[in-house]
Amino acid sequence: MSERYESARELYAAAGVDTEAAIERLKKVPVSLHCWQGDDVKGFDQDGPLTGGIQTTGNYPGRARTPDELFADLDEAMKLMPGQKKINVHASYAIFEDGEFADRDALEPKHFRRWVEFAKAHGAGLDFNPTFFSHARVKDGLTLTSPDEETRRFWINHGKACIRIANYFAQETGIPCIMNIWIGDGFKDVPADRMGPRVRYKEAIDEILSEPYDFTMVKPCVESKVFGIGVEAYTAGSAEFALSYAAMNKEKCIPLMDNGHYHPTEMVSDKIPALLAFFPEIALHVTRPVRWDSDHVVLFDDETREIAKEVVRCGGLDGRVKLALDYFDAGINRISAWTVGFRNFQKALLQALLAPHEELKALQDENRMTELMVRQEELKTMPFGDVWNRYCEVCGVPADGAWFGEIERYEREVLSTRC
Ligand code: RNT
Ligand code: ZN
Repeated sequence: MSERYESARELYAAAGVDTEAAIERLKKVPVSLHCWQGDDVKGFDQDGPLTGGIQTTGNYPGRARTPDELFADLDEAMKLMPGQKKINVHASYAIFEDGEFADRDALEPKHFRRWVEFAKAHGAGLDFNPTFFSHARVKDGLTLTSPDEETRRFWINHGKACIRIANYFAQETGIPCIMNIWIGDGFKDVPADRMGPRVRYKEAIDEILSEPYDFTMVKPCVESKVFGIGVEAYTAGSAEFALSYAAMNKEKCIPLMDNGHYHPTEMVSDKIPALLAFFPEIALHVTRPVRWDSDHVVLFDDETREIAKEVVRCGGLDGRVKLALDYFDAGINRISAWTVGFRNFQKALLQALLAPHEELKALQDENRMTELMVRQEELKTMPFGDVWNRYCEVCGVPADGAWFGEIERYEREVLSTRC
């Protein structure tokens, strides 16, 4: 234990905060690491462009091109991240062996066997996502909302196949699997029918969720969105749609908020307690929108910290809030992107745990708002970095300032050979 940590611990104790308890608490909180930062959301089951209104920008060398490369890169990044992980897998990351292939509507658990092995080797749970984009069967930009019965049927069958795979993940790992439904369906320009696609979407989710699963182990979510690239005028799965669906189907699914999916002055941090007043469980995609849903690497910035604070003080760490990251930057070293974003969210959670929340709430309830402002502001300059470095030490990962050399070595020895 360093002298600096000893001193920080005393200072926090004087402010009513137990740093040891915070460290022990955070170690056990699972955060889901998205596999798709490693290869620019390409996946292994198709070779076309990224569609669905999302975009990766940049062409930094070294993208993972095969399952082996992606697993090696994930391994490398995970060595540098403190805390409990889950691995978040998209259906497009199915791994076909011995020349076999299955289309999205026919995916089976066996196509994800290696993901289960990887997760088990890391003592991690698995989350899952049907992939309703980057595929020839997306018709006119539509999947579950398509007016074409056959197209809709294909994607409903994909969703059902994904429930079976989520079941398999939960059974194999013994850890609940979050299965997130997100579609990019929408229109570039003013539609004539805004309700038809939404009714079809609703009925399609109903059908997908008619596939049997144990809701304590498989947690389907519906993720909303405000707009996508090329789909600026109308998105079927809007905020009101997704929230209403989840509210009306509480016994079988939960809402998911991605903080890139709202108007720029709307804050997901403020929405967390609003939803938790009604939903036993909610899910988050933590990202960084820069002027649009750009999915930049998560920073240790104000809104990330505010999100973490709400999760902590609303009791979200006890399983009520399912935490996942969702960003993809192709313009910088991807292993570093994974690592920085994951570490930053861990930092935000740790800092949120290092506050005397009960005392601060009491100040609010007693209307001592002047004092509350002073206390909250002074917390910001507490010696947080020393507690963070201690947390890294306890988790057996490098402290700040001690891991970038490893990224450079891996880039030199591994990534640079991929051209
Ligand atoms: C898209 C959604 C969605 C995707 C991933 C790849 O805007 O945020 O969650 O980013 O499924
Ligand atoms: Zn998302």
